[in-house]
Amino acid sequence: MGYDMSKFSLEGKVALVTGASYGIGFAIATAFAAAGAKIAFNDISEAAVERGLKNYAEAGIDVKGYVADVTDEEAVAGLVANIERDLGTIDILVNNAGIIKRIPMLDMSAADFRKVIDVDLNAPFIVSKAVIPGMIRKGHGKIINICSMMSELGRETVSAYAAAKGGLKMLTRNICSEYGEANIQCNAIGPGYIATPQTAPLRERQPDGSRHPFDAFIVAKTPAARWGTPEDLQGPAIFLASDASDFVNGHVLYVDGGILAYIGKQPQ
Ligand code: NAP
Ligand code: GCO
Repeated sequence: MGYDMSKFSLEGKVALVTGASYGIGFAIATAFAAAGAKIAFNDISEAAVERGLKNYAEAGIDVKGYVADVTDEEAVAGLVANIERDLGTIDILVNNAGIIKRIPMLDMSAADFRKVIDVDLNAPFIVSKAVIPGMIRKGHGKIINICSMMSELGRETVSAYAAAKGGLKMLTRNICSEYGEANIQCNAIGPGYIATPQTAPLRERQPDGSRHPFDAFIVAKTPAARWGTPEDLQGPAIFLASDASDFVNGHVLYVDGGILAYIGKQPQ
């Protein structure tokens, strides 16, 4: 009866992680490499890709890096074609690239709102649409969308981001619905509050040297009583990218230290 642990292996698989020069995408890509996958990543600028290639080289990981803006359909078509030329058809896609603009809604321009929606929601549609035909030809595929606490919760100043990440949860379920029969599993990871450049403004020391109020707030809201690290997401990402999760589809796996289950610590 036992269990074939090789189902957790990504040996021989081709993985694209978008926006993975650093941060969460970089951590997921390095985990996939450790599990045996061939890694492709993109970023929006040559400088970011060069930075990423340096980071991977320092980690001893062989990757292919490409310049592509995930909101640009033509650039994404070229990205996928270049990966197929260099590594082969994509087996695993992680829609990781993302931005946030923390602006009170009444102060936010429609242009800023649209920009966040474009990167965080339209781009996962564009990249998935470019990758799914190859997965159908291969007879299998794994898509992992990077959702958020804001796929479930709102908070002041993140209206565009929450709308995008809520929509990304439903795009995840819809890709599952449309392509499950083609043996494509589309799931999401919903990270909690993770210490990356994206959240650095929420953790920085105050001018008087004191702790950022939001830092204390999040630690009080997290049963694990700490910020997450990109490494906390690596195991869950390998699981959702592997054969071990072939009957998991349309699911958002929250990796949040328990935030969504917890009312929060009583203020002292
Ligand atoms: P990050 O540090 O800001 O990194 C985002 C990456 O995406 C950067 O490499 C960025 O490149 C790239 N990117 C942005 N726009 C792009 C575009 N149009 N085309 C290609 N690449 C683009 O963010 P992170 O914290 O690692 O987050 C990664 C993902 O996890 C995002 O989707 C974020 O919403 C999500 N998330 C983060 C947290 C958290 O607490 N950190 C929690 C939940 C979900 P540049 O550096 O060149 O801009
Ligand atoms: C914020 C943070 C969050 C995190 C993450 C939480 O301003 O509230 O940036 O949105 O990035 O999405 O899961």
